[in-house]
Amino acid sequence: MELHWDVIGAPSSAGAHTPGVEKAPGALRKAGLIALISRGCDVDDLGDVPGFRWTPDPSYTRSQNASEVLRVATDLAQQVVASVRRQRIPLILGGDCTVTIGLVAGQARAGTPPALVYVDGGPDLYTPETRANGNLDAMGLAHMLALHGSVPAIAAAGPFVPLLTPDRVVTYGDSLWRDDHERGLVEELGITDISAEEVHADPTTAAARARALAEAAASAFVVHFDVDVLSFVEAPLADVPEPFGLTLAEAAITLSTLVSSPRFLGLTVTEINPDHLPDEEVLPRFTRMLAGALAG
Ligand SMILES: [Mn+2]
Repeated sequence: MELHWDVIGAPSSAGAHTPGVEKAPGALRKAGLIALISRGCDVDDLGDVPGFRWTPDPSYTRSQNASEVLRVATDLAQQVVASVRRQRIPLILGGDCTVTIGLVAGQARAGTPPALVYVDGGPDLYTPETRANGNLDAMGLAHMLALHGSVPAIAAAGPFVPLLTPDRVVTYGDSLWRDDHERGLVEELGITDISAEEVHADPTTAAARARALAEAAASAFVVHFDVDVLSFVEAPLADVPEPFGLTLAEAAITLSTLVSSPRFLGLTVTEINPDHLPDEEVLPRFTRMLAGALAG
């Protein structure tokens, strides 16, 4: 089955700690992403939704730039609905992790509330009550689940609240410590978790398990991919470095396994900070991996 991709850029760092990730859609295009995807699949580049460059938000220090986070997610959801009508698969280039709210909300608005495979160094389950920095990109999944303490307007970005239930979520690739706050929440909520350790042990089996779980959880699923799931030593792309993540080869197996499912309905790629790249090779190497994996 050939995938027909619609690339949608979301140059926003509204939910980040600092500026930087808003430059990622432009950097990925400059690294040749669209041409590389077109070798294996049909692809249209729809350009960017209006972006936002992070600035401190003194009026809401615990949920900074919440109105811009919501605006970007809402704009993306509209684009996703338009892509679904054209029978195309959205590939959203973030931007910070909150862009995934736009993908899930858009598919739900288009009539297919999806399951979600959350490939990320951490599951983004903080809320304004538990995250003193106030960066909403650490709280995206919490808002889709409408956890206590969420910003109500962001939790209501989709056609219903909560946008997701824990049985529709698979977290994947995290390397959280045993006493970590988010690890406790994953267990308490009953979210199925496939840790980085499990992926390292056997990436093919881990990816197949994530796919099977997502296929069983709903009639379709989408995938969130935060580059902080990658080991920063191997692939230094992320806004926030993570030491214990996946290799690029493990990420490639994961993504190609997920996107080749007949129930796959869209992907976000988030948290690339072009200002963190140590040399000219890192982003092209990642871009080749991504484009190769998108061919399924
Ligand atoms: Mn994240």
